[in-house]
Amino acid sequence: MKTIYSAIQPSGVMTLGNYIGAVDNWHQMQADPNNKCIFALADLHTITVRQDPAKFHENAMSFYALLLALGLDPKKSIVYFQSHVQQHAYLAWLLNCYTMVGEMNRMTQFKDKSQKHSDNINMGLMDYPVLMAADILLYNAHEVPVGVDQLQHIEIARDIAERVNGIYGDIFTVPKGVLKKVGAKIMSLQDPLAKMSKSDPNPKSFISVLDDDAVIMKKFKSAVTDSETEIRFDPENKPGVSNLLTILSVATKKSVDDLVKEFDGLMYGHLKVRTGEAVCEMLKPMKQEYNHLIKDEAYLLECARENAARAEAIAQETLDRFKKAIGYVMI
Ligand code: AQP
Repeated sequence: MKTIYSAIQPSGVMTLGNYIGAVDNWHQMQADPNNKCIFALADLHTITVRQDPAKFHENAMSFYALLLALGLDPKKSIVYFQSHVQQHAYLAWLLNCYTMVGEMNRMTQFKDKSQKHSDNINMGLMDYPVLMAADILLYNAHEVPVGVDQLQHIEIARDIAERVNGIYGDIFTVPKGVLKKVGAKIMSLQDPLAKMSKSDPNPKSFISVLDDDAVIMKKFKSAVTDSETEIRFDPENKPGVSNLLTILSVATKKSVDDLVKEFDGLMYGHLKVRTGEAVCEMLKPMKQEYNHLIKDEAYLLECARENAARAEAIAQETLDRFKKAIGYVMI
């Protein structure tokens, strides 16, 4: 059995980038009977950026319902809130003592977010990768499916695990980051050189998986492309067009090569409309399921409770193993 672990922050809305780059991959991995899958809502990570309490609460419930609506099965996998399993924060503290300040200073996301939130460069923002290492290492994960932007954090989790193992022996499983073949980095619709991001202040730059069809179509129609007319896959010179082809490929399950042939002689406008329609179609069943689930708070909370208990049992075992190795008095 292989253990698969990943998480998503319930900050803002879930974007098409989050879905294509991460959650869709989780769903596929869950289908493999050889995988034991554990997925978290990284709600401790979310407060590294200041959140409005009411909105944060609403987003967290909404993301949990979305994960279930997108096909994550709380009976087959473990789907839980990070904040319900105390061992995450505990292990993060221990791991802090095995992580160098210089390593954290070099993290690209820390540098980017420090610039974006220059009025709130808190310790949590800097410590984000250590908490993420704790998330992954608690569950002895072999593989961590993420988008390209998170690979650096997986590398540091590996470094920390290897450092601890080097001192105390075989404590942690050293995890491996895995990327989707197509869609590991979905770009902004307004700036195709930047990642599609849920915290982008321009809502036209991202698709929320809960946007209604008219909004999705409008956003795709206004997607930035380039001044040429040829539809070909060339991320370096034609990032906007290539991004649309990538999204369309995932939404239709056709290869990019086949799509390029299909669009031979057609205009960018056709590609934008087809991509919008395909995305609306892809998201339709999930939206129906979401609308049903979000009204059933009792069910969602029951799932969250039951899944947190299953997660906690695994997490406590790992934490105890590490504490014993450090030399703590165990009672
Ligand atoms: N544009 C993207 N393309 C592919 N994968 C993506 N991911 C995020 N954006 C893209 C992947 O989604 C997972 C969950 O991400 P997260 O919520 O933990 O945080 P993030 O990477 O910081 O996502 P955002 O949307 O960019 O949020 P903000 O704006 O708050 O920083 C991860 O596996 C991530 O790689």
